[in-house]
Amino acid sequence: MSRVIVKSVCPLNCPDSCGIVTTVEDGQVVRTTGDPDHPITRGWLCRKGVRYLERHTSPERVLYPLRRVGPKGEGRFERISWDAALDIICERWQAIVAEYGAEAILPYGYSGTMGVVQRTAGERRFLNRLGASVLDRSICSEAGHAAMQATLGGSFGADPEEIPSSRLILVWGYNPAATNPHAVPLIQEAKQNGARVVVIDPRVTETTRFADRHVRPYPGTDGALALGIVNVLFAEGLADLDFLADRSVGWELLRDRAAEFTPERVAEIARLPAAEIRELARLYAETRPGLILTGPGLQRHTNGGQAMRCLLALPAVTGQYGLHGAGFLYNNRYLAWDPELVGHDAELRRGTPRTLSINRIGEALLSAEPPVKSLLVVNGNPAAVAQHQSKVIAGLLRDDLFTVVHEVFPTDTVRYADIVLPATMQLEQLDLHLSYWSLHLRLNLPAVAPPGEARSNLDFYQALARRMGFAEPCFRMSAEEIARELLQTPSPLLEGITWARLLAEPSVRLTMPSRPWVPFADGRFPTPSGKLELYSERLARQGLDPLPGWAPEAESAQASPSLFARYPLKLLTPKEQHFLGSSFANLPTFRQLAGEPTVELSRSDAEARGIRDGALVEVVNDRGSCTLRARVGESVRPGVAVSEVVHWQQSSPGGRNVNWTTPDYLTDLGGNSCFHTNLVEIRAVPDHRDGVAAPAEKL
Ligand SMILES: Nc1nc2c(c(=O)[nH]1)N[C@H]1C(S)=C(S)[C@@H](COP(=O)(O)OP(=O)(O)OC[C@H]3O[C@@H](n4cnc5c(=O)[nH]c(N)nc54)[C@H](O)[C@@H]3O)O[C@H]1N2
Ligand SMILES: Nc1nc2c(c(=O)[nH]1)N[C@H]1C(S)=C(S)[C@@H](COP(=O)(O)OP(=O)(O)OC[C@H]3O[C@@H](n4cnc5c(=O)[nH]c(N)nc54)[C@H](O)[C@@H]3O)O[C@H]1N2
Ligand SMILES: [Mo]
Repeated sequence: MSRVIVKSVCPLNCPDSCGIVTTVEDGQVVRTTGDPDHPITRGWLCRKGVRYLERHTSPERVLYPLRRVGPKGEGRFERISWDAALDIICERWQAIVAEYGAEAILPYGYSGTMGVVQRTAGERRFLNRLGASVLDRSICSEAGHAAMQATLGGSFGADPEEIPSSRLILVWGYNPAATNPHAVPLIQEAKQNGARVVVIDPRVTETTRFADRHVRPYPGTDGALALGIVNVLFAEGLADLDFLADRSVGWELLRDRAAEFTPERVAEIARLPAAEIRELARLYAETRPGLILTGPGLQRHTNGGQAMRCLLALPAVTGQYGLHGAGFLYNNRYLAWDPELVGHDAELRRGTPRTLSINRIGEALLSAEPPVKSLLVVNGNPAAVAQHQSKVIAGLLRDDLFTVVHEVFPTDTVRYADIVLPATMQLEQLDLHLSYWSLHLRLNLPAVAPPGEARSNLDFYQALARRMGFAEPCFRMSAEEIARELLQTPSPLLEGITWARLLAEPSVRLTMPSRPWVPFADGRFPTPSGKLELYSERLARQGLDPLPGWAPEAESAQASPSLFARYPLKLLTPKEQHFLGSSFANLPTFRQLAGEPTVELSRSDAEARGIRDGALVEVVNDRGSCTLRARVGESVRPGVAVSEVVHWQQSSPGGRNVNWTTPDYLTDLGGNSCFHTNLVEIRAVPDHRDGVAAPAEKL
């Protein structure tokens, strides 16, 4: 028997970016375990990671190229060869380019795999050379990044490995126990060192279970809540005026703005007791060092960018930037790969094609001018994860749209494809992974050969490039050559980081100037003024509010009273811990662990609507509707409903998931998605699951 141990990285869109040790026996993967020597993974994997092999070896995998033989949406295909598939694609594209220009081809994708080679480099090079429309991929976290850029001058904050040094941790609109599991032991370590943990979330989560305190604001009001805290800090002499005077710009203006946000006014907006706001402000000022931990969930509201600006102001007002164990931690972008090395932009780019937002994919397919004639889906599942599904599905059903999908599984999107191509999975490809949270870099090496005729994203793009006659040498580079090329990115953070070290070490930490690494310890911020910009001239010039502020969400009692009268429940759709986006939601074990798609609502809201726990309900607004099973209890506050995501449409009742209701607004900063700005009504429907209405006693 031959036995090999291979270094792998979990490729999922998760901050942890875990080190995996893969055991291969006789050419088969027999085990994947957490790397004990990886400083974040520390030898254990999450509920998805421990069962990673079930995904890898699933009999549902797409193994051969397919051509559609039935109507779009039906999912009937016949097997064809790679050569035939590439011929069909290139013929269609050449005709489209001749008639409409290359901009008529639109890529779609986000986070199927997170390595820089397979996710980004191969793709960007090909799309540059093709001259396709550019996809603004701001579905996830860009409002927060824009807020950080404006305030701090860069999208980076505390080193997660320093969490244990905090004495107060505000976990704000973020659910790490489900979405960033390896943050939990670090938070627990802080607790053992005496830290208090406050979770600020409208609902009970896996994370609130180990919190010392749970503050439950009404969604979309966090900006007001943070300004209420700023109000108290100034009013009670708890603000660090020396820090503000030395290191920030615009603090007097912020103080004046916050004067409007008295605890009494914020209490009404956030539906919290005024006393709780005061207590929170005092606790935050007095329990130092205090760290704000937040995630992308919080900013998926139309006012999400400004909410993040308000949160970012709190460590400034209390003088807690540059302090070990304090500050702010969201997603970290310390190292940016050189765009020239990633996409060979200067060499390959043809003109300046238009940009279309990923958050308006339905709109793009239905009404972009000039029209989108072909959609190329790689690393994404728009027919499940995208907002405003009535538009997305109508777009995908267009007869004159030529849709190509490169996938691992027969997803909802695959059902609308003209051509389907089989993709490899992580254990079959080489890639380089930089965490977007910790400061670690790790190499993923192929452990086994691809099954069937699966090809990696890079191989797929290179095959397309050859067929399209693109002769540039970069289209012949191997994954390893590309990874080595990227390491040439000019950055002090990569100093001393070599291919040999990547091969030898379980993870390579970015070369930070010091350890412990405490950002902004020198008092300087990479903003235009060199100071922390509470007032941002750059935002002012763009016609945006230059100060952290709060305005009601686009869908709310204040901003849209007549809509609110018809749809009084705010629906949040946060992440299910056994899925990753829509990944895993087709696999039997994970579906069983997650359970069927549900909507949680409070007892009072349920009673007012005659809804019992366990009943099937219809969730509806003007965009669309879906059917979910009601869970009634106290896990959500009145006025709020919660449905965890992302279930596939094809396994949802009536073939529709919750994204039939979610909107395609863009955030105030960063052009981000706004999944949570979503007013709905919920109605009881008879349970016809087994052909008969469920008897009342059973519920
Ligand atoms: N209602 C609601 N919807 C949401 C969200 C929400 O909070 N609420 N969150 C949004 C957010 S934050 C995000 S990031 C998006 C996530 O959206 P996506 O990035 O689209 O995530 P996935 O659903 O995981 O889809 C990725 C697809 O890529 C495929 N894949 C995996 N590896 C590879 C590979 O190597 N090559 C190729 N070609 N394909 C591969 C997977 O099988 C999967 O179908 O969802 C968004 N949707
Ligand atoms: N298991 C699992 N892990 C994942 C993912 C997954 O799908 N499954 N997805 C990955 C991706 S793509 C992302 S972007 C991250 C997201 O990571 P998180 O940001 O942690 O995820 P969410 O569940 O979207 O949102 C976190 C919390 O924000 C709360 N929230 C929503 N609106 C508000 C509000 O207005 N105010 C406050 N205070 N709280 C609010 C929700 O109730 C939720 O509990 O997770 C990543 N990790
Ligand atoms: Mo995301």
